[in-house]
Amino acid sequence: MPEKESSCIGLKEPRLVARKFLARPQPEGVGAVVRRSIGRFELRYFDPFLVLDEFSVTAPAGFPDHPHRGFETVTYMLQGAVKHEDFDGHKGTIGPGDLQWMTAGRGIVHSEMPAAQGTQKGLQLWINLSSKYKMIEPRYQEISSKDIAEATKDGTKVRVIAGEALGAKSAIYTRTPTMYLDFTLEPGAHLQQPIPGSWNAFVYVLEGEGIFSRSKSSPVNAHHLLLLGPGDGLEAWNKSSKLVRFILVGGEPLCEPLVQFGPFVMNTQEEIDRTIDDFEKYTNGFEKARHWRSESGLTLGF
Ligand code: FJE
Ligand code: FE
Repeated sequence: MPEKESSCIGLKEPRLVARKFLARPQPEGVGAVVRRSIGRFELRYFDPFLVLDEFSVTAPAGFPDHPHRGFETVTYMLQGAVKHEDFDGHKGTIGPGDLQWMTAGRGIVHSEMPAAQGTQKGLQLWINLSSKYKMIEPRYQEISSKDIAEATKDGTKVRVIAGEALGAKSAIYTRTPTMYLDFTLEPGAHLQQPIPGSWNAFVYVLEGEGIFSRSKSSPVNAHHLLLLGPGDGLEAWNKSSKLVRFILVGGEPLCEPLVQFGPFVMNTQEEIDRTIDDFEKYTNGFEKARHWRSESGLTLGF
């Protein structure tokens, strides 16, 4: 049968699942728990992604005063709220469905603590910055839940954190070209989402059971990370009787040398040594850390 012209949205080469990881809970911060998928020992780096944590914090636990340099942190709340404050006086609360896209650049010192009763849950993704942007001025992009672009089509709902999907587009500017999509598929839904061919991409399942890449593959459930192989997009199905929710994240690899020391991510050991020096001496972007303490008054060792 001849193929229809209108099949232009179909994928020619759906990406296959190259590796699969289950993210188990581990202690992090002060009394907090994270399910770390990217950034753990077996998966140190998935260029340009440094860390993916599904975090869970209940007061008095949290992530008190700590620095960052050389990358971005993207915090997307799933439940509850986190209050943040930094050494420059920038503060606020990230509530359910809200997004904070923080470009640490040359340096941020801040705290991230629970802002509500019960357990706060969310995702924090660390995206590396290219050598030419590692020392830029810090910048925040914050979008509240109601302003996150959404689209629904054929049983698939998407919330567009970065990039575009199903005709909806995010206002977030990505220094490192990145797509970040939060999909919910109803029972019976089938999704085909294009991804730029040269990008690294992964799926992280939040709830329910999804089928990815091949319609006959076995279902994947919550807390699993799937690294996708080469191809032009993701194909996914919901063959269960409940909703399946997952994020699809892709980014252009930087292909640069990487030296990481905790929350400092640079290209060479010399730059890391200089960063530790800057942090200890309150120079080159860390000036305001000298007299600043958050409300918590605590410090997170690293
Ligand atoms: C950090 C240890 C940490 N994952 N998810 C060392 F825990 C952290 C850190 C976080 C973090 C914060 C939130 Cl709100 C969510 C997270 C790690 O703050 F930055 C270092 N250096
Ligand atoms: Fe932080």
